[in-house]
Amino acid sequence: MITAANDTVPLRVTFVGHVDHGKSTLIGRILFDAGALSTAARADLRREEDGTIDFAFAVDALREERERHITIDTTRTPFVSETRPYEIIDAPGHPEFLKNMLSGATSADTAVLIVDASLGLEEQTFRHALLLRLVGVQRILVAVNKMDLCDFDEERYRALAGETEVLLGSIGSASFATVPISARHGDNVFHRSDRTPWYEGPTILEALDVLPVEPERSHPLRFPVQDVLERDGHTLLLGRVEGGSIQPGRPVRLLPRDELARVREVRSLDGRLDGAAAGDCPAIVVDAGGLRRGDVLVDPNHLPLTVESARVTVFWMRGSVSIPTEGAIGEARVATQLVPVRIRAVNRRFESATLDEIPERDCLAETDVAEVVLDFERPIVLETHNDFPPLGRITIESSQDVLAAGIVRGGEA
Ligand SMILES: Nc1nc2c(ncn2[C@@H]2O[C@H](COP(=O)(O)OP(=O)(O)OP(=O)(O)O)[C@@H](O)[C@H]2O)c(=O)[nH]1
Ligand SMILES: [Mg+2]
Repeated sequence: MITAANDTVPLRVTFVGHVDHGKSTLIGRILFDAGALSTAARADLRREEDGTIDFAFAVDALREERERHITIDTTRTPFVSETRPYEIIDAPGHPEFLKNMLSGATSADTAVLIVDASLGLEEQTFRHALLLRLVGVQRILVAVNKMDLCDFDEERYRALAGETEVLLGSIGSASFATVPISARHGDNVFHRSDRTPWYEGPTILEALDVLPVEPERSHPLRFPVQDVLERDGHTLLLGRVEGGSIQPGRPVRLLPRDELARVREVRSLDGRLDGAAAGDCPAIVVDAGGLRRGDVLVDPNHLPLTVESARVTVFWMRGSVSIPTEGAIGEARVATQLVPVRIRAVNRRFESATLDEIPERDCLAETDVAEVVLDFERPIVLETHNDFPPLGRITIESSQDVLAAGIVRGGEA
């Protein structure tokens, strides 16, 4: 979709955590309390044995999900609070569906990490926290859920909040807020609870509503081409401005082909624009031909990396694979680029549940975390994740299946 220059960018929030800790219930509760569930979805709500509403039922729409009482695929629900639009991404907690969790996380700006107050931290709590770090989701809100099961006990909450912070700290992350909630009963989700008089912080929605959306406007121009469209004798380049801004008349460098061009027009659906900035999805006309999906228009004075090899930290999600791989194992995706890739070497390898280092580096096994060297079949445009996350996130895919996801550490000779 082509959007005009000042459209409000939604905050994309993914809900993660161990299986059954209450992710879908919390999302259902938010939508319900905000009056954002459709009439059909409200009519469809089911009740628990104790008479309370089963909110997860509204979010888990697949038949198998409802029968097994688990989330399998990610769902993306648009929702508008009083303050801003959101895209709410539900993720499965079952380890079998880690890939789906990851596909949700790779597109999120913010995560809500849910911890069951009665059960505490579990394996997927740690894995998900680690995965968030690997795909570069830096804003984490911790929700200590099911507080009703421990009588809204302040001490239990403080202990768990502390443990979660230690866990996040151990992988170099931190939370920006921790909230004691009951998703099922609605405490501190949308409405402030009188059952936690000892808690003075924000509700979940208050904490999310004040987060700034940072569409990277101060970064140099980065416009990855998503689609090329011929219209009225012009070639329109469609995509999302990931960094900086773009105006008619300015010079741009086309990567990876490394050619200088000039912007002729910046358009929306309704006509010409004076310009577009990070977060906008305009159509661009340049005075050069032969552009394709995956090309990137950048500021000629501030170039990203164009490389054939890179150092990347990945989470490996396939069965065991020998390193170096025999030729390409799939395609690397960075923004809209898709380039065949092989794994040349593993520099370090870790067990993801414990982060213990594994000395053998001639293979990767399912759920390993590793620092690897990738060789791309042709030059690819990227940046280190530290410099610019939109071009610093990478997934490796094979026929729609995600083999690995990670972040770029740097180019490699
Ligand atoms: N008592 C209590 N039960 C809750 C609360 N929140 C969720 N539950 C229950 O916990 C169970 C699991 O909730 P879900 O929302 O399906 O959990 P989930 O994290 O989405 O699970 P997966 O998607 O399968 O990983 C359901 O029976 C919920 O009703 C809560 O605040 N209090
Ligand atoms: Mg769920």
